[in-house]
Amino acid sequence: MSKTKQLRQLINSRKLEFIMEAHNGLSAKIVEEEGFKGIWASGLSISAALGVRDNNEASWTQVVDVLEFMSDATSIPILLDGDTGYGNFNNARRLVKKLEQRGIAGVCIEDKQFPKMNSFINGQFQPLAEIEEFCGKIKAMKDAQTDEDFLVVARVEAFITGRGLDEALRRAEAYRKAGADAVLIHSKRPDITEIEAFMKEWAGRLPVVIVPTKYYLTPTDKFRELGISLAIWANHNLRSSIAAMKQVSRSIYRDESLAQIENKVAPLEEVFRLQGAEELEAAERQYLPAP
Ligand code: SPV
Ligand code: MG
Repeated sequence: MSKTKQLRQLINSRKLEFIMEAHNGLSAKIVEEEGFKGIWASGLSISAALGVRDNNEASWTQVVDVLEFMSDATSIPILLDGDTGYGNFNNARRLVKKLEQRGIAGVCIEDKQFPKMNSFINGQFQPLAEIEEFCGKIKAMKDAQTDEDFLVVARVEAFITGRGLDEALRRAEAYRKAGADAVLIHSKRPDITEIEAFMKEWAGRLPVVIVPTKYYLTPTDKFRELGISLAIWANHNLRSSIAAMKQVSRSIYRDESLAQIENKVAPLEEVFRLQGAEELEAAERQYLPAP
């Protein structure tokens, strides 16, 4: 089944599904091997892994280049965190074309302004996009896709910027009418109250996606109870790698030796396996002249 069809099935399935963050080919492969059915190509994580801020400092073509490695390394669908679409409707529709060419199954765009800023940094001061302008962007993206299953998710930042339920609902409904396939409702509260209020009024008009980074103590069954379609574990491979790399670098620097860490890191054989070294050996036997 095509990756776009897989992602569409995930979002339309009647049960709660999960996708996991990855930020390069290696982490994408690990997400697939551990059992996830889809990948969140996080803007925060990709930019952090590149050593820059989550403020569109990496150009969109640099992001697309990372995505190509992620897509090549995996057979499950990737949903790109496409920020604001990297410009106006025209930039966003060109993005859709390029994503389709690289085998990306869908993109999520948020109703803020370019250059965006991460929602968890002074979210209340971030300017939102005009509703009409954002709807035009959604329409242009839907018109640009050539694969009917390619997914456009509209992310509502009303709660992040301190606006209330009415504004969140007004925006989500406008984005639905503009042709979005799903809405992502974001919240930075440590509890699920905003999401719960939204879900009750929204009443299943379109599938709903959430990012429970800040309300991580909410039991997952609560998401099911509210009828949420897709939960994104948005940055935990990046954060776990930061913790692991700091620990190992610190230890090696301090000890001037590898003796203490050899058993704490992945064996080299595991690196080769993840890279698919065996396949190359078999191909060499097939295609190179016998020694
Ligand atoms: C990301 O992963 O980059 C996201 C989710 O956009 S959040 O960081 O929660 O805004
Ligand atoms: Mg992001």
